[in-house]
Amino acid sequence: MRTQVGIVGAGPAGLLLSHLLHLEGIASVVLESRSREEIESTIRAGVLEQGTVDLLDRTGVGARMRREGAIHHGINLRFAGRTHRIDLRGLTGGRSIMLYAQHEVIKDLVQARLLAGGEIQFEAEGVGIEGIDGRSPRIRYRKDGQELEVTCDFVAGCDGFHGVSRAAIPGAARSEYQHLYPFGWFGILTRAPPSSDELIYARHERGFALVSTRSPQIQRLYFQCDPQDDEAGWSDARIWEEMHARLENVEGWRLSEGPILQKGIVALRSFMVEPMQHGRLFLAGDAAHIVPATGAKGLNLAAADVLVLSRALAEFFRSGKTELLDRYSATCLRRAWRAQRFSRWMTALTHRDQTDDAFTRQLQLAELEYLTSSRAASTALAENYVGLPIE
Ligand code: RFL
Ligand code: PHB
Repeated sequence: MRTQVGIVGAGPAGLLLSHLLHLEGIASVVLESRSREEIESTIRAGVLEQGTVDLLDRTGVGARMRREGAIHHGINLRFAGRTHRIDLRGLTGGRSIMLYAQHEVIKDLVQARLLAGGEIQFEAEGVGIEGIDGRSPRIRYRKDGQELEVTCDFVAGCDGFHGVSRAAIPGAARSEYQHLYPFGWFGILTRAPPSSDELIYARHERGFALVSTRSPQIQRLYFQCDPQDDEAGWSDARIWEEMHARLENVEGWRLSEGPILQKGIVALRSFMVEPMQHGRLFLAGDAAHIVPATGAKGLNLAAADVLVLSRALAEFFRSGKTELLDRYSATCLRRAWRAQRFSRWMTALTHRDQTDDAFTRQLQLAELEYLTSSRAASTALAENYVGLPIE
């Protein structure tokens, strides 16, 4: 099999890239190790930045998001027994965020690709990428027990943090930066009406908690936990008790409860690889960078990467020029490092680190007080949260 761009991974990065390339008249093949059902039901992100929303709209895959998603014009910070609203729209000249689940974005993109005759091979596991220093790199993959190969002009490594693409860049040619946090997030989906019109990021002595939403019937809730903790040790009653303790019944507010439909623990991590390109292999999304979920940036970074990549590939296939391709890594890294900074800061602002002394905890409160009382400080939060412009 031969194609122009071979894409490993059908997450938001791989699918959106394939869609954007199609709009530029460029052919691609997407290889995905999991089944369609699996990728369309895995619960992950929920917050889309204004720029991501605009991109989905502009490229014809935003209709269901517009119908079923919810635009939020603000977020809340809760600490010291009070709730403070950050007016995202007012502080950013009209920009907002959209609550729309990642797996719904995936469904919309899969459908758009298949309707346009695009090729997505499910249950096709990439096992190796070869020839990236030459003009015809190859992706070796396994499907139905057979070893197969796609030959292409370029390979896009969109296979997430645990994929195979990153390792195809020789060790001597890449630098990796990592920070592990001593906490994870316990996430649940519950069939209960939203407790709040807008997200609540809560800083509490017992640890961070987050109230988010998926639909008028479903809430998405998280609380900081030990990353090594075992879900099995958390009965529904214990989960609710912890959520209530951290959110408190501030100003008469109450967390609504319902049956817990899904639960799971994820570790928080910051990770970067530099550069994001080697020869004809380009990494995008979580394959290149991981941010702690507190800033809600991961999916949005993936979308920004593939927009930059699609433009660069379009220029190459149109004119043979490699200028934009050559700049791809530097352009994306600039944005990704800014998102790293913001995500780390949001995490430090709201989480309880057991190794922090009492002085550091008081500083955390002082920073939250400043943030919620200064327009300049609130604006810095708001402009990062809704997303910096894509270069
Ligand atoms: P993905 O989504 O991991 O997709 C990679 C795909 O590649 C496949 N794959 C392979 N396919 C073929 N061969 C191989 N060898 C393969 N190895 C892997 C995988 O099966 C998968 O389908 O990466 P991508 O596309 O870069 O997208 C990144 C986002 O998924 C991620 O950044 C976000 O989910 C992060 N994130 C959030 N991002 C936001 O922008 N806003 C949020 O509100 C937000 N909330 C979150 C999050 C992530 C979370 N978790 C679960 C870590 C909340 C949570 C709890
Ligand atoms: C989510 O709704 O899943 C969500 C919201 C905000 C975050 C992370 C995840 O910061």
